[in-house]
Amino acid sequence: MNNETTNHSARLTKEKGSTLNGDLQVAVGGELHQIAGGQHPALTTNQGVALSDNQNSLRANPSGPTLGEDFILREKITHFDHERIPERVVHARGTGVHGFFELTTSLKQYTTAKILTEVGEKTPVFTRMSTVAGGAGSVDTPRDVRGFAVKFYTKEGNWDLVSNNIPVFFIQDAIKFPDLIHALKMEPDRGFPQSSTAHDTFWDFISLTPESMHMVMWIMSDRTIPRSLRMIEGFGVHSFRLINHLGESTFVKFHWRPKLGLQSTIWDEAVKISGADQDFHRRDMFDAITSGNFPEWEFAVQLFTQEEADTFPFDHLDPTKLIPEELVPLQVIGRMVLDRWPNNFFAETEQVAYCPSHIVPGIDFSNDPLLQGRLFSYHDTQLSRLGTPNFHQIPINAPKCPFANHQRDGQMQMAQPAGRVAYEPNSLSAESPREAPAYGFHSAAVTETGVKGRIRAASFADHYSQARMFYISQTAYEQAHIASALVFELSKVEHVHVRDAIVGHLRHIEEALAKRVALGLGIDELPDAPVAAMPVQEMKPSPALQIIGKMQDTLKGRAIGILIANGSDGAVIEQIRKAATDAGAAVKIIAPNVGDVKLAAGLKLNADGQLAGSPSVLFDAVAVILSDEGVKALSMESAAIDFVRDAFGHLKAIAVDKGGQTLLKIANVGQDAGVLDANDKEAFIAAAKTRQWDREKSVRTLA
Ligand code: HDD
Repeated sequence: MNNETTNHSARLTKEKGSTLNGDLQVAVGGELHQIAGGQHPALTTNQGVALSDNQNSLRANPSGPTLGEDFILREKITHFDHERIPERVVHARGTGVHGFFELTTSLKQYTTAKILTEVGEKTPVFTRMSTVAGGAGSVDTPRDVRGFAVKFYTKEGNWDLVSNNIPVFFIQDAIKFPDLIHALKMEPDRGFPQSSTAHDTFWDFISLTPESMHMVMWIMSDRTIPRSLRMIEGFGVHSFRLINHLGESTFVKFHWRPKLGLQSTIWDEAVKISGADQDFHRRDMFDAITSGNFPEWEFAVQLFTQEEADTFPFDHLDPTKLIPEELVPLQVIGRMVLDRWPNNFFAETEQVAYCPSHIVPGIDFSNDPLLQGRLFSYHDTQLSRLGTPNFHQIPINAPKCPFANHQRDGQMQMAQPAGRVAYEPNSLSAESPREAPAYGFHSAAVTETGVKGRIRAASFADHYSQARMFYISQTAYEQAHIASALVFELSKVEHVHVRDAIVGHLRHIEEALAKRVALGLGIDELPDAPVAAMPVQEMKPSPALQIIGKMQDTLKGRAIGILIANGSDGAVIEQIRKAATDAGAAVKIIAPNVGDVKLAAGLKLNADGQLAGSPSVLFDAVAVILSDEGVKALSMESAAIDFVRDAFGHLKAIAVDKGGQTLLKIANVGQDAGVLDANDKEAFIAAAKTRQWDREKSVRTLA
């Protein structure tokens, strides 16, 4: 035993006031290491006491116990032990970004809210997009609804529009929410599945809740496996009210529409992305923001009066119903640009607290019973998550306009209101805050009559008409994906009676769909359809509900991967790279190893990604440029074979030179209009902007 005291402590060579200037020498394993110099603030305790040594705790002697006296060790470890707060009970996994909202058309006729009347005004926003079911550390790409919550820091207070990427919801009344979420999340006895609805309890609940069938159609569509958070729509779901200067109110539904258009992945692709990059969506957003490719959404409204609502063939207060664009057109009134990544994930993205009850004068709630329950739930959950009614003082939650009232004290109170008056009315203070009847918040003047009770309105009884409308509005490819998703999900359900019950519901939506799903599940005889509370109404298809129809013919926001190896032709690579970059795509060079690849003619090219870590699922289209030597090397690499097989299977355009073509043959990949000569760059770029939908029937059996 060496009882000598060895100097393991950090030593600072120069000191200038409280800022330390110079090289830091750190002892690791007895050796001194130099760490680059610079202007460093002194490392201190939370009380501001500078530390002389952050590497070693205070010990009685070199082989003795650690001393309880070590307040530095205790403070550091204690703080660390308390770093976590409860994750959100739903929407735990999310990505937040700062940006701004700009109004382009005034709604002055309908509302007094400045955010909706001051054209050209840029209002700061913080937007968080999320999955619903998984925990905070779950993957980004399960089949799941995406949350789309926007906090507008308006001049008149914070307005939170807490939306999803689906315009309807599973249930009609908030009292069902805990049941829905308990059924949807991991099963309580076994603790799985994480972030997936493909299990018994979810489908059991759904089978007994026919009002959810419309939303089920949406979640079984590719909307729930988006390509990017930059390519999803957002919907406020509920009807809200706008109130004008005369006190008149108009109903409104809010919509976000991505400038990049809609794009989804294919199920097999989403599954593989989950393995290749758990943070696929967060990284995609980070890369876009930090490279200056700021995503943008149009903000649109549907406006309608009570008289118009009375003519709709559904109740707009029922959150399982949407208002077809063909019935009430969307008016684009503004835009949102996300342009700044948060400084700190926890401080901002984790601590941001959205509440649908955060609303500003000129906007009001409707009587949608789901919305009414949400008005209570969010504030309540923030108390448990953030631990104090003062969560509005956390910088990400604080209004950017002045705010003052007589609420006082509480845990983590940061404000220091001066004076002896903390009540209203008072005659003692000339400065204390008072009511502002002229411009303060007024609720819509609505007359309510009737008999109190636990009631579901008769106008909420139509559970299948819009589910059918959604299904018949889809292209044949999208319908096939819905059928396949239902087969996949229900194949994971062990209880046969639950599968049968769902197929029974599908019969109300579309008999052919029920038959496809039954066939996929090996159900020989179609189960009876349950008795519907109301006959299904035939509604006109609404093409606006498709994804394919809203996909944009562009490479902007998309990514191209070029697979190369030693001996590849640099001129062909450059040609494809330039054409793709000019078209707006991000291009990555993939090779068996990162670092320099030795191209033909003595050229060298630095690879961005290593083949095994950069599968084709991470790209929207690929090129394979290989010499004979390269093909030989890659023909034995399963990652290379998977690269081209998956690109083909996921309906992507593939550009190949002679060597690339040989790799396709070795991988047993077929030929079609989406497999193109790498020298025909125009054709490749055109094909890369879309998916090769016609190929699908040759690569997979769809239900
Ligand atoms: Fe909710 C979070 C969206 C119904 C209760 N919800 C949450 C988030 C979004 C939505 C986007 C994440 C916010 C964030 O990023 O922090 N929720 C919706 C939509 C709904 C909906 C669009 C239906 C139209 N939610 C809903 C109901 C209830 C809740 C009916 C309860 C009665 N939701 C919550 C919550 C959460 C939440 C438990 C969890 C974390 C949080 O609020 O801040 O209160």
